[in-house]
Amino acid sequence: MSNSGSSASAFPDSFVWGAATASAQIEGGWDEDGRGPSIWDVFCRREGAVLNGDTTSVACDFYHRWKDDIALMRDMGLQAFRFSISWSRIFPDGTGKINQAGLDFYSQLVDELLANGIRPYATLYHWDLPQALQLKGGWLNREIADWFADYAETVATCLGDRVKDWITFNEPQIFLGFGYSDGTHAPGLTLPHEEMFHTVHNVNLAHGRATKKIRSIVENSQVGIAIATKIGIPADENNPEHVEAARKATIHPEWSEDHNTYLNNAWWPDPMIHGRYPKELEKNLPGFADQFPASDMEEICQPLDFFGYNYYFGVIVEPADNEKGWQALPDQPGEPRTMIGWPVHPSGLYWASRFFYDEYQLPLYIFENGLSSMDWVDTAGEVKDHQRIDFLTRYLTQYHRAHAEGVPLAGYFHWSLMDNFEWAQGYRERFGLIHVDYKTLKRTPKLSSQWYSDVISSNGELLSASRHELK
Ligand code: GBH
Repeated sequence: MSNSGSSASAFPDSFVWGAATASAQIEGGWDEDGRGPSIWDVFCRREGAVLNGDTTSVACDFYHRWKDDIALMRDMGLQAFRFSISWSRIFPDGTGKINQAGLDFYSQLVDELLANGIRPYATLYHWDLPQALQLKGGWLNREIADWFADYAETVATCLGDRVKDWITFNEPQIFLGFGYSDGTHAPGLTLPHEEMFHTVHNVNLAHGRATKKIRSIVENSQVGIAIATKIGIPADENNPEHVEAARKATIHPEWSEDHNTYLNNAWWPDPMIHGRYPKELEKNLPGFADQFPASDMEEICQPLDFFGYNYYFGVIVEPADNEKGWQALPDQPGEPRTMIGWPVHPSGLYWASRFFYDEYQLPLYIFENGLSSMDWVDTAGEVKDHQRIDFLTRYLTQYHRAHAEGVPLAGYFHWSLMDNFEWAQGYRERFGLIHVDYKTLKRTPKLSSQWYSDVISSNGELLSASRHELK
């Protein structure tokens, strides 16, 4: 198989194939070598907060097993590894004194990745806020924009000679919507919209200030975000009105009384990229944005190199005669669902790529995509996860469709490299290409990791060899 992008069925030559993880979900070593606690370390000790009372204390023990795990990545032929940095490993108190052992951990990790030919993609914030900062108000406190910028500066200064690809935030929709509004994620707050929009704004400001620092410190940096997504998928894709309804559902904020307000895709990228809040903010909280200095928006809106998004499933929509112009179709009886209960919607990857590129005009990365499936080690000692292979074949085929139509795609990261701590779901869900036995911490690469390795080495051409008509 050739590795050339010139073939119609391959991805672009420069396309990057990787897998993603996050510090709190894999590292463990929660109180080792000077690390301070994060809001998730605290939250998972609260009764009833996390399924089974599972904790972040050991997780996959990546903190000790990273060398062996990098060897598995190399065997899989991974070109890139997306990991996140634990803020409280670097600053146990969130600000002030640096914990050198924390920086050393990530520095060695990066060296080992590069020695194995794997490009590091660093996420600065994947939800594990230092608990010390939560005690000062966390994302409600405007000072957090500076705390975050200082943290970004410290990490970029240490790793920036080797790490070029930076993601400021992973899914503000979720860590604010679920953490500060709905209360099912750490720190478990249920704030009203008037307070919530301070957290929205503070994340945006923190992003802007951190981006400016990274760009000034790291030579040839590539900086962007990874947003969560609520994607509208046209019920009838041959009908242009359905397509426009789906576009509206994807791009325009919907206002509701609860945390669903924060699932919208626009609250963060609109200010970051367009330099303005969606008009729904003024409509629903009149005068809210006027309380901030006008210079905030200039700080928030920094040049970005890519638009990254995570996609698992979407909402099937059709046009409707209501204010927003669309409505969601009800679930279909017996439709395919993954272990966590999410439906299977491959074409959302195509539509999301088109809608986001039309709107933001930046090269796209999928920073997360995958499924939790019913995986266990069988009597032969193998994990035969055929459903993961089928799921990914369908999703990647739709992603390729966007490339074939000229949408610039920069890369794809599978969620996740290995089974890990699935937040409030504890260890029940298995999203990995590699199986983890949490008793022994033994790793078993699943069948899908061999398959993914072939996808990577053929730059995606393997996908078109599938015998089924995929939709
Ligand atoms: C991600 O969250 C996290 O970044 C990651 O840490 C986590 O382990 C992984 O996914 C798996 O859960 O179409 O309106 O119904 C994903 C959270 C789930 C948010 C799907 C958006 C669909 C919204 N996302 N959800 S909607």
